[in-house]
Amino acid sequence: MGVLNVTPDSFSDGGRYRDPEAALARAGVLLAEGADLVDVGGESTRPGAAPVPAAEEIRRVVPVIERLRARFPGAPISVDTSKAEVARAALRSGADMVNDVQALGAPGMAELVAESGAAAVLMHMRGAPADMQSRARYRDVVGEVAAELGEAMRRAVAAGVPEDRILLDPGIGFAKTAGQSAAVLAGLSRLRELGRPLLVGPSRKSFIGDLTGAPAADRLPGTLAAVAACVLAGVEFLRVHDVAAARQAARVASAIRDAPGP
Ligand code: HH2
Repeated sequence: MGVLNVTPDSFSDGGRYRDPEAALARAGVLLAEGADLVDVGGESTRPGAAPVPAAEEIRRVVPVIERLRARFPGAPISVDTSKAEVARAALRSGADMVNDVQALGAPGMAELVAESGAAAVLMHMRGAPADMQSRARYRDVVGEVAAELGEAMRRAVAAGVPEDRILLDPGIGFAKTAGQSAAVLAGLSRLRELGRPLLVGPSRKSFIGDLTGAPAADRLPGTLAAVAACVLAGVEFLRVHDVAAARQAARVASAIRDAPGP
C-alpha cells in the first residue's frame, strides 16, 4: 500500500501533494514502483494533530480519487479516513476500500462500509491523535491490542460488515511508545490468531526516530528493517511511502521466510 497524503501537515510528506496534479504524479510513481494499492489521506493523524472538518477533508481527497480512478482505472484505491461523510464521498468517487485508524468507530462508519460492499482496514488506537499518547499504558501490549482489535472486528461484523472484507492493523505509533511499537512488531504472530490478514504501517514512524535519532526524512533503513520483520511474521500488507525499496526488502524477507529449512 503506497501512501499518498494530500494534507498540508503530514509528519513526513505534508504539503508536497496538495495540488491534485502533483498527487496524481506521485500516485503514478507509487504504482510504477509496484504498489498494489494507493492510500489517499486528507487528514494527518500524527500525535497531537488537530481534527480536520469533513468538508475540508472531502475537498482534499475527492478530486484526487476522481482523477486517480480516471487515469489508473485498474488501480485499487483506499481512503484513509475516520469519518463516514468522507468515506461515503470517497467511495462514490471510485475508492475501493476504507482505511480507518479509528477501526470504524465513528457514527455511521461501519454501516456505510457494510452497505457499500467496500473492504476495510480496522486499525488499533486509543483515543484520538490529539490525546492518544497519554493512553499508551499497557500491562501486555500485544495481548491488549489483540483483544481491542478483536472487539472492533466484532462490532463491525455486528453492524453488517462481512468478516472476509476486514483487514487488521496494530497501529504502529498510535497510542504506543517506541518500546510498545517494537513489542507489537515482535508479537505479530499473536495477532495472526484473530484470523484476518494483517496490514502494518511502520513507514518513517517516530519509533524509528526514537531508536536511532534519525529525522523522518532519513528513516528508510529503519523502515526496511521493520518491513522485513513484518514479512517474516507473515504480514500480508505493508503501508509505506517508499514502495520500491519496501518491495525489495519484502521480496528478500519472503524468500528467506519461505526457503526450505536445513
Ligand atoms: N499510519 C498513518 C496514517 N494512516 N493507516 C493505517 N492503516 N496504518 C498506519 O500505520 C497508518 C495509517 C500515519 O502515517 P502518515 O500517513 O505518513 O502520516 P500523517 O498521519 O501525519 O498523515
